Amino acid sequence: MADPGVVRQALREQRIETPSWAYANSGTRFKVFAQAGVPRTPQEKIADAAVVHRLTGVAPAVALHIPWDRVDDYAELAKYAADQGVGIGAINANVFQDDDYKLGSVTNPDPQVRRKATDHLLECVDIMDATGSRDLKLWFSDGTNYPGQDSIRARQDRLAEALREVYDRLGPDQRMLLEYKLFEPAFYTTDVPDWGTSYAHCIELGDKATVCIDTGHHAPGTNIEFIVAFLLRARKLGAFDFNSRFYADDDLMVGAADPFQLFRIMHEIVSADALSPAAGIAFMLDQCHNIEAKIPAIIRSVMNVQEATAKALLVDTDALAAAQRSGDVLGANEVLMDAYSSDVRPLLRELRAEMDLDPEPVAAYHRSGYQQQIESERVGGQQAGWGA
Ligand code: PSV
Ligand code: MN
Repeated sequence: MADPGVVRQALREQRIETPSWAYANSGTRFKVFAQAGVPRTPQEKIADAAVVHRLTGVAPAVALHIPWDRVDDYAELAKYAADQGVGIGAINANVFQDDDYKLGSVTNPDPQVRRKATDHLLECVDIMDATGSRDLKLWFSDGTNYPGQDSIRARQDRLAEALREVYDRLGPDQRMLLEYKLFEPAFYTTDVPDWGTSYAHCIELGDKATVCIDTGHHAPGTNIEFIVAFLLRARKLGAFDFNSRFYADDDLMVGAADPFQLFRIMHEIVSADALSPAAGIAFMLDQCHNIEAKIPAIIRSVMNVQEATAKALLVDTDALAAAQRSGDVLGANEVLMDAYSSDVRPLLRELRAEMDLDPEPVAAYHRSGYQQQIESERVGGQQAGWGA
């Protein structure tokens, strides 16, 4: 049996980072539905993230996206966050929304565009210096739509060159997280389409470069926990962008589409002893709440990760190892399914009470009056949105 004290301690120490853009308006290419009370500034996004942390106790960092969260004084922004009780998480670069990037950013055939994109990545490292952020998260929309459009190989060379320049600029405690995505917006080739490509570039770069797994960025049916296990073994897993999907990059709440997959992922994390912050893996959300209320959805997402983690921590590792050693296929599977089938909600309620939190964070949010407050206060100005 898993030691209950160890399980509680691990859950208490768990850290989940929330993304500034999930608090803003978002939508599909068909429609963005605005919601009342949505933040208009990076500060208001941070204030919302701080509420999520106050109610869950495990979400003490908020990731920024530049230029969506551009401010004049980043040190001031970090101080504002600290005053609210949260820190600045990953700095996400954005080299996918300028007209110049139609044919790519760091892999663009035009050296001037490549320079502009690389300069933006370097600017993000400056922002890390100013905010105390540890992680630079890179996702490139770069790719091609038609066979023959550009040289696949040359684009890899250009990518490697830009990554090298940015990697060499990182401070001793800073890291680069290289995210991959199968397709979209490019539909024929994508320059970092899969974990293998990201892994190969990270190996070439060095210890400070690791892979970021966005759970929505795979072909249907991909065994994500295998990728997790492989990268953990290779010490090249740096972060997750958690979300869930039914079809492609749906960016729905993590654990909503496939809670069993999330459990299997967390089982690999727990069995590699990679859950605690000391292991250096950033557990981030990367979601868009297009039709549901945003702050409760983010709280719900944090709770979904906690529930999957608690189940993974309940796996009877001795019984599992014994069953695996003796070739007891059904027995081993049963040990895992026993843990998955446990109702961990009472345990998490108790844990929250021990942490002086309300056992039911979503209900506590609804009772808090915060939603009414932001809806009445945040009038006028321009609501923040995915892409603004
Ligand atoms: C791309 O689809 C992505 O997953 C990257 O992490 C971006 O930075 C993020 O979404 C923007 O929403
Ligand atoms: Mn992502």
